[in-house]
Amino acid sequence: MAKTKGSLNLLKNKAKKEIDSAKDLKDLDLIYKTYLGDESELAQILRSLKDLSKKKKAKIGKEANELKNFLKIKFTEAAAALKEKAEKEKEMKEWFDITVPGKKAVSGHLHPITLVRRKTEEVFQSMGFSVIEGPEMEEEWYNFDALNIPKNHPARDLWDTFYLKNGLLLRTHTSPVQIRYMEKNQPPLRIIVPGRCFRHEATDFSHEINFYHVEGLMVGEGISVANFKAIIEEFFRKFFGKPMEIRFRPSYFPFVEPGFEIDMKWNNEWLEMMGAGMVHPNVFKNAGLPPHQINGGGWQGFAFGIGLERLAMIKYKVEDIRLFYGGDLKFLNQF
Ligand code: YSA
Repeated sequence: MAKTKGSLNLLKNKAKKEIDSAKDLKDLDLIYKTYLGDESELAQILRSLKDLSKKKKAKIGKEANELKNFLKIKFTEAAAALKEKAEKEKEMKEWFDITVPGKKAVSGHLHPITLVRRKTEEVFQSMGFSVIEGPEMEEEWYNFDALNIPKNHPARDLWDTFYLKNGLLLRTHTSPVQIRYMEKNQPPLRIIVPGRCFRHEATDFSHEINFYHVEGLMVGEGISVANFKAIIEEFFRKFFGKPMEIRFRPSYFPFVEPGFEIDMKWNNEWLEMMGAGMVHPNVFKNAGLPPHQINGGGWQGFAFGIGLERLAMIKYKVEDIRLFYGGDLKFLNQF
């Protein structure tokens, strides 16, 4: 298949045009196969040289090899240009503006009971109370006996208790920490004990089986109910940001004498907020402290246990305690 210089020129121009218009390396590879591949027109020309006369072979062979070399250089240059172009495009895609303000991460927020607990701690700390913790799994001695509630005493029925297989129980109130603290610390003392309590109770709008107490204990010389009234009124005033309507109602707890409960006006009804009273002499004795004597000496003080959820219900106008533990984000996101 002999070719004239004219037809090799045509091939050259066609190849040049296609190489220049290649969009990417893949495209260029296809063009390469068309013009320099084993089955290309040029390869066939070079293969057919052997059938030509010596003179033609020398002439066409020279021209065909010149074209082959030319095309090889052209392909190498085009490949380099296309590679550079692809890299630039990739860089452009990957480029980002470090001065653009970032997207703000959605942050969570504290649970309403945590908010109320923190506020309670803050107010009592401002009145000189320390914040103390105690175990949620408690010994029967601390939860009952040491608080003047011996075995088989009907007062144990006030607290429906979860007894554990390991001989302990889930504390029904934070009052056991009164004993634990007084065993190790001498009066005068002022503490609060926020913490989880557990009772095997039917739930309703104001009762959960798992809830929070804040125990309070103030012991010193001559501490009286008047001190308790002043402290608790001040607490409510600071906690709610205004004086609250409360009432003292006589009540019975074996670990106080006298004992009372404090209710708060809410939706035109009284809601029980806490139990309280003057620490019973037997409680002091069980903690290793001498109780107050009529003819002088010994300690006296008051103690109380507030329901944290009840505080939260009034503060945030929540009518059902169960909402706090329902895990409903529509409710929780309001705080
Ligand atoms: C009394 C005298 C003291 O010297 C010291 C503390 C106390 C309180 C006592 N330990 C006690 O547990 N009393 S209580 O059973 O009446 O509970 C105290 C408060 O916890 C209640 O007034 C109420 O606000 C809340 N409470 C009780 N049971 C609850 C509850 N809150 C939610 N769910 C429950 N099931």
